[in-house]
Amino acid sequence: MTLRWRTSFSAAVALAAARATAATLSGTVLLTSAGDSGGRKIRDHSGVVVWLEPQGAAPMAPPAAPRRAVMEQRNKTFLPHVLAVEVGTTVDFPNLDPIFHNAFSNYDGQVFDVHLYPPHTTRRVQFKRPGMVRVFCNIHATMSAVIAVLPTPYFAVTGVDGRFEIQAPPGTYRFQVWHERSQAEILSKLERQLTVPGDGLLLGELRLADEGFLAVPHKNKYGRDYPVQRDEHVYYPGVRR
Ligand SMILES: [Cu+2]
Repeated sequence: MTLRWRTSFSAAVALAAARATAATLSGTVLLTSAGDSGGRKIRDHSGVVVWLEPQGAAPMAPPAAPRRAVMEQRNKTFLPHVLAVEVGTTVDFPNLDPIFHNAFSNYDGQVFDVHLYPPHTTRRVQFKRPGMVRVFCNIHATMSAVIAVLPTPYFAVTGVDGRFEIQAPPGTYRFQVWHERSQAEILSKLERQLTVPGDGLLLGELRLADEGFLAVPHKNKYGRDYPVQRDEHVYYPGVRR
């Protein structure tokens, strides 16, 4: 048996074992705001990223094949608004609108710029290091999204009801939480070490306040304010259809 064959055989066995023994960590994150610590006034609790980083001897899945994910641009909106991926994932940015878009990020995470591109075409970007990548469009100031690039394959994003489920092999992990409107000190209070047993773990309800959050207008990719919105169908200089 060659070393290479033996390595891939062991990886396949480990992957099969990990799949066979995957357990579920489930819970709910309720977003709260000032005067609503119970989280009952907010209807949409989606977009909270939760993930597990293996600790100590926790089983780690063997390297998976390169992963792919999609963030659409539709009706001048990035969909999904929050996308979680493992480091190394390539994200496609299909433009499904009848107008041009220009997805980019210039701070907080991996810098990228797919440049101006026409309707019904796509661009792709590989995310090579962990971080929270804030995504904007250089044409439309109202478009924003987040790509959470995580150093683990064990993650989830909450739904509208705040619920999440993470599949992971039984073991000990660092549980972490992130939301675009929450400050680091608040997020760190929800961080904890936990052990996922073979029959799974129910975390119950966590509350996450957006205390101190201020919505500030962001700049375009040149670091300037966005111009007053023009007719969407105008010709963008320097680009051939
Ligand atoms: Cu756009």
